[in-house]
Amino acid sequence: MHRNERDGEIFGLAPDFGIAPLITVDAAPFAYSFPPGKAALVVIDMQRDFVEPGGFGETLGNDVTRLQAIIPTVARLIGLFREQGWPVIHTREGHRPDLGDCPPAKRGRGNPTLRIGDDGPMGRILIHGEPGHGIVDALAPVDGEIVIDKPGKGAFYATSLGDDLARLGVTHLIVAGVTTEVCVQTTMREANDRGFDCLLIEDATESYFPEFKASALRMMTAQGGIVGWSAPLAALEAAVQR
Ligand code: C5J
Repeated sequence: MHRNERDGEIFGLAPDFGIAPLITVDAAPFAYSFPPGKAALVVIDMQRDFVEPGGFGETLGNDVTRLQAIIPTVARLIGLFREQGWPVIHTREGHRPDLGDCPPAKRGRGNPTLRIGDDGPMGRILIHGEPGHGIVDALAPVDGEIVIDKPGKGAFYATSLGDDLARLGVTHLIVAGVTTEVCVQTTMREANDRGFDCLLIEDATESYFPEFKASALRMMTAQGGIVGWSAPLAALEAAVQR
């Protein structure tokens, strides 16, 4: 970082955009700053299988309507990144049709009405290319956006995400999606261990269990942001507009 001699503002190095002023968001547990040329949005698993009736989430016994409620906020967040020309990355949890990348322990877990790979109302549950595996229409990726297919809960495990972020020169991740305490938290912990500073957008993430969302947010931001930061979308929008 460099201190601007003229007005004392802190500047971050952003190779793609020259030297850009840091953007500082009012966040928990304290202000989150990022160099705009080095931040990417990661939208976790906004797929029909988690968000719509008849998919993986519902077959596990969950009420999916809670997750549907965040779609407009996630759309606004994606819109903000697109307007700014900053990278948007989408993830999808799923498996190959032969289930070769699905550990038997994952398929056998619990007592769902349909297991991964079974035929459901939106095609085979959590299988690449099936209607249920797709991202909901309102949040569909556009040309040029990276889509990461992940077999696990974390977006770094067995994917190209780390290499993609290194190629883009990204150091800061803004995170959204579902579910807060499973794939979102796992991805943020993986990112944290890899040296990324992560900001979770509180109203652009959701859980089937409100108490788990609240706990996950507290866990991640406790101890001085042991995993990362959190803030509402309005705080990010205000910071970008300043
Ligand atoms: C789950 C996810 N809940 N995307 N996946 O199994 O959080």
